[in-house]
Amino acid sequence: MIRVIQSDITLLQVDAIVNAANESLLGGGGVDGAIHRAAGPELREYNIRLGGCKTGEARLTPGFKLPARWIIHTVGPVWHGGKRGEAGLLKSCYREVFRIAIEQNVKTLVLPAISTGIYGYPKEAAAKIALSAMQATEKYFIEIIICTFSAEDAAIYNRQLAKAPASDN
Ligand code: AR6
Repeated sequence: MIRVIQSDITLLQVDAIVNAANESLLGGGGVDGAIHRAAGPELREYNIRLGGCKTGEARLTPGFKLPARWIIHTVGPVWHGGKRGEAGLLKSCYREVFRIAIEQNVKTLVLPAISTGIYGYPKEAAAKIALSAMQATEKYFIEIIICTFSAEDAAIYNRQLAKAPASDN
């Protein structure tokens, strides 16, 4: 099942939450900053040893002080107008996040709208990519939750979900 909620992602008690990180994996603004603050300084210390993450890739860490057991960090593309492979890189983020989640036997997974804040990816186009990746892997999970900060972002996802209902497999 795929559903949309409006919440602070750091509050959710699930198997894994996804972080929209940067290539350093050492924290930043937006959802990344909130996750690092809530998880505590052990997250940054752990990530120093990971040595970063390229755009379009993902890395698994414990949730430390978060109610979530795991964090899957992924680095979305910065939007440069759409001609620098942004769509392919965003697809790759979702593919890698789901690959790690399935490998880790994650059953409840929460994702923010990767790249659509500070990185400037157009929200409708990003939601289409996110939903099609989710619908392709839905059967491996009990629940995939899209967590948005604003009501406007939740409405974008809800509209697209209503337009393209998931198949029943
Ligand atoms: N819970 C849920 N969603 C949130 C939260 C939260 N606590 N905080 C923000 N959002 P962004 P990006 C939403 O900017 O565009 C960081 O500095 C937000 O409203 O967090 O991938 C990193 O270190 C938006 O819809 O991520 C990178 O440098 C969505 O999360 C850069 O920002 C993503 O916005 C990554 O930029």
